[in-house]
Amino acid sequence: MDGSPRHMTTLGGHVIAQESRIIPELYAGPALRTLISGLAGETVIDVPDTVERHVLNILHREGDTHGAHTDDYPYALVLFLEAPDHPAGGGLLEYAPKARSLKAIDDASNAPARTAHHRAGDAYLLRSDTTAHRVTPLTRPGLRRAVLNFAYTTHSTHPHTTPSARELYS
Ligand SMILES: O=C(O)CCC(=O)C(=O)O
Ligand SMILES: [Fe+2]
Repeated sequence: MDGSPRHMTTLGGHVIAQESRIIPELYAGPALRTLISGLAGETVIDVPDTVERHVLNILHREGDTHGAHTDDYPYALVLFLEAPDHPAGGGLLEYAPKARSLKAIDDASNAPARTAHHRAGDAYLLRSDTTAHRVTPLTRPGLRRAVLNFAYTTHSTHPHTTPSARELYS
């Protein structure tokens, strides 16, 4: 992903499946999938890959950041367990929809990239395979940002996984 930084602690879905009951149940149950299909306007299905289907990303040191990338699967539901209360703490989502490259986030001649601040308890749904996105660095020691990312695919999506996902989560 253009060498963008990954300064964070991660837990892959296969480990979460061993350690947690509630997270795999929430992912496998019909309620969330139905909700997301409604929001997406198309039927979403579980990701077969046990490593990538639900992951935990924890930014917990000053400067920790999840650099620019697109995801392997078309939809990501991101659930905030912890986040800086104030945007000045960093951990902001920056995103550029329908990006031809990751540079779209910084390309001022494009439609400008958008920024979003979230708090613990928030969630957002992202078209994550075609939207370039990143999380800005935490600005101070002591701040934390922890999210669960639930990935969903569709019947018409060709399955593919990138080496970077393996490097991050397994
Ligand atoms: O932490 C976020 O808001 C985004 C997470 C993300 O992009 C990912 O897990 O692929
Ligand atoms: Fe992502």
